[in-house]
Parts: sequence; structure tokens; C-alpha cells
Amino acid sequence: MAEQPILAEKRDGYRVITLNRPERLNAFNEAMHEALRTALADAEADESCRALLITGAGRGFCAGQDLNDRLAKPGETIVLGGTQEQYYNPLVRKLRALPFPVVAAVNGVAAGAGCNIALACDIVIAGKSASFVQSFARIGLVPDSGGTWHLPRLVGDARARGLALLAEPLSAEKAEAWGLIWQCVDDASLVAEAQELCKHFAAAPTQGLALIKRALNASATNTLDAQLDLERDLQRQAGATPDYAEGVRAFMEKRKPNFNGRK
Ligand code: LHQ
Repeated sequence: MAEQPILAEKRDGYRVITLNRPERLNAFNEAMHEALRTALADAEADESCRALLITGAGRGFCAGQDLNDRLAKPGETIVLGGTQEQYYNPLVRKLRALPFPVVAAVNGVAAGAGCNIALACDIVIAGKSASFVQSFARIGLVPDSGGTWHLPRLVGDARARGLALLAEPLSAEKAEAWGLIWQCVDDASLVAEAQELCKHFAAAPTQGLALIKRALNASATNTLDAQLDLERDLQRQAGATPDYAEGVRAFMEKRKPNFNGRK
């Protein structure tokens, strides 16, 4: 039987999804997209899931689209766009909207859509040997999966243009220095560090964190006025959660809070 394209594990308070096509550096085919979509829906439906870790099997994180599925025969023109509509765009939207933090543990090269899927996660940590490549320009394509949106916002226009037009790999250390990712760590400690982050989130006020995600997602396109109104509305919702009451009580009583999470 063929290997499963996605490995999904349930841990205490969080889930781990491993992209699992290591012989192709975890490049996406349709089976992998379908399996990932199901795994994300399962995690969202499970109220005990308060964080998600996404990583890759083997030496790569994800090499984007499996190009074997997109090889034009001589004289043939391949029409692209459908895969974005059907798979990549809903995936990016889902990662941004999930009601808990998503941690990408980038264990090796993240190229093409694989790079931009990592950048759509809430926290990106990478091992020192990992790299980030906007490889699209090498094959005549345009960065997709939110790349042209996230890149300038993360690293500024000059660096976004350099990365997209030159398609050269950026080391994990430089990615951290440029603000493309949260943190670069030793390869040997990547898994442990990512798990620590997820354990932290699994004990955090999850509904509040989901509202933070909403506020930050909206801030990229909102005016200050609109964002102030949104903050007021989201704060009202956050203030109505049992976790807010518990957080303040715990602070006053000088003890660790015991948050409910998504309930
Ligand atoms: C691969 C791939 C791959 C198949 C490595 N496919 N086999 C959306 C919708 C529609 C159309 C197109 O695009 C998109 C979005 C996109 O993602 S477009 C961008 C697609 N990705 C790329 O262009 C990246 C292609 N890969 C590479 O440039 C290199 O493999 C990188 C820089 C990722 C890693 O280089 P190396 O570390 O030198 O590894 P390698 O090239 O030797 O790869 C290892 C194996 O993985 C190799 O197979 P082999 O049988 O020779 O061992 C590669 O053919 C295979 N592989 N990426 N995307």
C-alpha cells in the first residue's frame, strides 16, 4: 500500500500534521491536498485541539506543487489557476482562519507554494539547515499561495522583490534576521522547540488567541479607524469568555491560570 501523504497525530491539546512524501521533498499532489484538507477539518472540529504543528518528513519541509503533475507535453499548453482555486487558496485561507495557532516547524527546504504555506502559518520556526525559496520565477511562474501578499508585509518591498524575482534560497538564519520567520533554532532542537510552543498554546486562552488572529489578519488591509473599531468589538467578545475571568482571577490570586480553551 502507498504511504499516506499526510500523517496526523493527536497529542495532549494539539495535533501534529506531517507532510509525508519525502522522496519528492513533500511536494503536493491531489491526494496530499485532500488528506491535508481532511486533517485540518478534523482538527478544527475537535474542541480539545488548541494548536497545530505542521512539519515535513525527511530532509525537506515542502517543495510546493509536484511538478510531475504539471508537465506539459511538447506543443501542449497547461492551463493553471484551477489548482489554486481548488486547493492552495482554500488551504491558505483555512490556515489563517483556524481558531487556534498554527506552528510551522520548517525542517528543510521550503520551496514554491511550500514556502508560502509555511509563511501563512502563525508562527514559523526553522532548523538552521532549512531554507526558503520563492522558486516560481525559475519555471516562469508567479509566487502564489499568498506569497505576493505575505512577502512584502513580512520583509518589505525591496526584499520581497529580490526574493521573488531572483528565486534564490534564503537561509533560515537570514530569514529570522529579515523578519520572514519567528525563529531559527538548531536542527537538533527543532522538534522539541515546536512541541514546546504547541504545549504552551494548549494551555493558553484559545478563544482570545483566535480573536488575536482575526485582528492581525484584518490589520493588513484595514485603516486605523476600522482597526480600532474591530479591536473594540473583538475585545468585547474576549471579555465575555470564561478564560478572561479566570486570567484576571489568577493574576489577583498570584497563581497560574487554568484556561478552558475553546469551550
Ligand atoms: C520534486 C519537486 C517538485 C516534483 C523536488 N515536484 N519533484 C501551483 C499550481 C500549479 C502549478 C504549478 O505550481 C503551483 C505552485 C508551486 O508550488 S510552483 C513551484 C513548484 N516547486 C518548485 O519549482 C521547486 C522544485 N524543486 C526544486 O527547485 C529543488 O528540488 C529544491 C530547491 C526544492 C531542493 O533542491 P535539492 O535539495 O537539490 O533537491 P532535489 O532537487 O535533488 O530534489 C530531491 C528529489 O525531489 C528529486 O527527485 P529525484 O528522483 O531526482 O531524487 C526532485 O525531482 C524531487 N522534487 N521538488 N516540486
